[in-house]
Amino acid sequence: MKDCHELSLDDSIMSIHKNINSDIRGQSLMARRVLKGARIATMTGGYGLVEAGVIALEEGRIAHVGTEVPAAFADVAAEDLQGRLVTPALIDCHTHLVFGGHRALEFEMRLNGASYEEVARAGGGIVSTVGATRLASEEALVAAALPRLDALIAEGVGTVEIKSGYGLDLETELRMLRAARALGRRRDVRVVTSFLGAHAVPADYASRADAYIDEVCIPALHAAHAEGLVDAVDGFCEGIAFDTAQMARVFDAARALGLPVKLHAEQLSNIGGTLLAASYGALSADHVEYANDADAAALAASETVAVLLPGAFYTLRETQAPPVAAFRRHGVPMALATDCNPGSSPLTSLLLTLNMGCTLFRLTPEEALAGVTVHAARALGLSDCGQVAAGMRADLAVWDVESPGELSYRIGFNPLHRRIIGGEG
Ligand code: DI6
Ligand code: FE
Repeated sequence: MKDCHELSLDDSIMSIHKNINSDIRGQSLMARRVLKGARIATMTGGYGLVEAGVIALEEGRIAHVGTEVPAAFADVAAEDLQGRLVTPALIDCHTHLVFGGHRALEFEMRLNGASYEEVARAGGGIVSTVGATRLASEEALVAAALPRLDALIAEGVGTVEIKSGYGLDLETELRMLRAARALGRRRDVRVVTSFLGAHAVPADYASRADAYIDEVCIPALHAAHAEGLVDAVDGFCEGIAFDTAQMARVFDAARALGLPVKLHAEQLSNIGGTLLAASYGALSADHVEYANDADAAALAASETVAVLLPGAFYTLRETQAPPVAAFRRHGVPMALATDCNPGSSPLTSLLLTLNMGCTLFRLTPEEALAGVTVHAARALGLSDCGQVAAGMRADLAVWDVESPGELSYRIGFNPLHRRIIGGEG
C-alpha cells in the first residue's frame, strides 16, 4: 500500500509525463491529412481497387477511404498523389532478422552438393549461427540487423516479425528478443516478436532434445515472457529439430501463458507439424512445402494462415512446392514472407519475395500482395493493419507504378515513392 504522500508524488509525475507526451506527440498525432489522386489497392477483397481515391488520416489512423473528401476534412489541403498506387504498408510476417555472423561458406558447401540437412548434421547450419550469436552483445546484434531492417523498410515494410532461436540458452534468447524490441525503437517500424527457443538442439544437449525443452527452452520462455519480450511462440518441427510431442510441450507452456503459437512445419518432410499447429489453433504454419490435402483441410478448419517462404525454397533448391491448389480449394489464407535468415534464406527483399511467390509457387500477383498485407497481418494476429480501410493504422506505401501487379512482376527494382507510417511520412 502506498501512503498518501507517495500517491500524490506518483500522480504528479504521471501528469508531467502525460503533458510532455501530448506536447511532443500531440501535434503529429492530431495531424489530419487528406491524400487524393490515389489508385488504392485497399486489399479488402482481392486488390479492392479504388480509382482516383481519397484517403483521410487522423490521429495515426485511417479515418476515411473513398472518392470524395469527407465534409469533416474539407478544411484540410489535400495532397495530390498524381495517380500513384497506394497499398497498405507491407508486412514481413516471418523473419530471423537478428543473428550474429553469416554463413557464406555453407552456401559454397551446398553449391558443392551438400544438402541443408547434411550441413546441419556436420555442425554447420543453425548451430554455427548460434556460436556467433552467443558472442554478440545486444548492441552488436542491433547493429548487424539494422541494415537488413533498413532494406525491408526501403521497400515499404511497416511491420516486421522477428524471431529468437539462435541463442538456445536463456541469456542469448532474451538478448535476441531485446535486440528485436530495440530495433522497433530505432526505426519507424512495428516489430512483433516470436520466441523460437525450439529452433534447434544445441551441441551441449545433443541427443537430449527432451532435456533441452525442459531445462532451457521452457524456462527461457517464462523469463522472456516475464520481461514482456514475447508476442508469440514458434518452433521448428522437423527430423533435424523437434518432433510433435516435444513441440506440444512447448505449445502447452505457451498456452498456459496465454501466448499464441505458430510453427515451422513440413519444410523438409511431413512429420505432422501442420496438424499439431492446427490442433492448437496456431496463428500460422510456415514453409509447409510437404503439407498435404488433409493438412490443408486442418488449417482451413482452425483458420490458421499458411506462410509460404519462397526464399528458403529457392536457396535450398527445393523441388516440392507447397500445395497451393489445396490451400485455395480449402480456403486457407496464404501469406508470403522473406524468412530472412543467414542459412536457408539470406533474403531482405519482400518485393523479390512477391516475384518468387508467383514464379516458384504460381501465386497470382493479387494473392502475392494479399500475402504481404492482409494475410500477413492475420498471421501475426494483428487486426489493425494490412488493409486500407477506416479504423486501420495509417500505415501506407505509395508506389510509382500504375498497377498493383507490377509489384510482383519486376525483379530487383524498387518503385517505392514513400512510406506513411502512423499517418506520417
Ligand atoms: N527453417 C528455416 O528455413 C530456418 N529456420 C528454420 O527452422 C533456417 C535457419 C538457419 O538455417 O539458420
Ligand atoms: Fe524461418
